[in-house]
Amino acid sequence: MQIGLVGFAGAGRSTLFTALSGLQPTPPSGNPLTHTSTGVVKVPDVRLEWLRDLFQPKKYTPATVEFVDFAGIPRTAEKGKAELFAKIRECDALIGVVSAFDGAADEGDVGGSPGARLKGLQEEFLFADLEIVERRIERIEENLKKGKTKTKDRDERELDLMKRCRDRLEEGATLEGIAKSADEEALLTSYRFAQQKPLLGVVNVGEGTDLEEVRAAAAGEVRIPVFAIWGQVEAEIATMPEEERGAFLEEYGLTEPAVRAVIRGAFEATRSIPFFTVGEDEVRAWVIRRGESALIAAGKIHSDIARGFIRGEVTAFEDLKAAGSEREAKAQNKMRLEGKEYVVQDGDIVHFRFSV
Ligand SMILES: Nc1nc2c(ncn2[C@@H]2O[C@H](COP(=O)(O)OP(=O)(O)O)[C@@H](O)[C@H]2O)c(=O)[nH]1
Ligand SMILES: [Mg+2]
Repeated sequence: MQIGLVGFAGAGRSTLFTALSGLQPTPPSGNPLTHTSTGVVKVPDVRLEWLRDLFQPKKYTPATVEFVDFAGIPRTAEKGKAELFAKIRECDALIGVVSAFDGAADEGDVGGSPGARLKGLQEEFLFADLEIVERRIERIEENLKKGKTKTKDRDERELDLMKRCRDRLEEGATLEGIAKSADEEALLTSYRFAQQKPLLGVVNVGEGTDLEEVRAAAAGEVRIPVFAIWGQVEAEIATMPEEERGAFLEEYGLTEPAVRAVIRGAFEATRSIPFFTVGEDEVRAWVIRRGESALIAAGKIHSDIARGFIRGEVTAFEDLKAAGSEREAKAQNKMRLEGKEYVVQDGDIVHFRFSV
């Protein structure tokens, strides 16, 4: 799962990257516009922490997401901008970062309130997608003119869809609901348009300023989930030794690093859910998409488990927690036997039975 940090220069993307990952972005080599830094981050989950405390396993493995720190999006047409967006389009979800601290460059360069700049980002996505659409239309029209008969039907259908997309984007509207069939939906998905990706907003607030006030103001201007954090403070927390964090958080009146909510939000935005496997050897979170079956879940662990699938023994986390132990949960009939088609739920604890 890749989550891209995008924004105008100086918004605080790199600061947020450090706050999320505890890592420093790597310095650019080559074209700075297409340079990226990546960091793998554990997804905090109090349920998994509870399971760790119960089982005291030798190994503890939370789910992870990968954050990608991108270069600032230039406001004007610039060499490399299309390549920057090509990389952004590879992400599963995006976090738009804007500043709310004094002297921030994105405020100076782009202007407007943090909420207005989040909208400005969405406009940039739209322009970049429009460019793709226009280029595609040109290509298909060329093909048709050349009389390439083999692909004629498909080309004509795609051209029709692309022209409708162009009309929408030129009006500044989103592509929501534009696909009229499963075919068109699949085609649209294959373009991985930036503006169709799940998007969260993060406002990087100057230390000491009320977070909720800033968050609510920005959230009122856009139709995406918005988080507010003290970026610099959070980056400091993330890079200090674990044992010093508690006292530091307390000093700032924080119960936990605010980036934890951002990580969870990004994870959820990709429609990812965890299910858990437990035991003395390992307590582990595995990641599937909402709606996926027990068979798919089994395959995440090992293809043999999917191939030889017999059944899943499933306990909902809340049931296990209420019972206090797996033995007690079983005695209360909270452990269910489920087949291949069972839709795995967020927080299910699963033992797979299989034979190969
Ligand atoms: N005062 C203040 N400065 C910040 C904060 N976050 C970032 N900065 C500074 O703003 C500048 C741009 O931040 P950076 O994270 O590099 O932005 P990027 O261009 O979006 O990656 C840097 O000089 C940071 O030190 C903040 O919360 N408060
Ligand atoms: Mg940066």
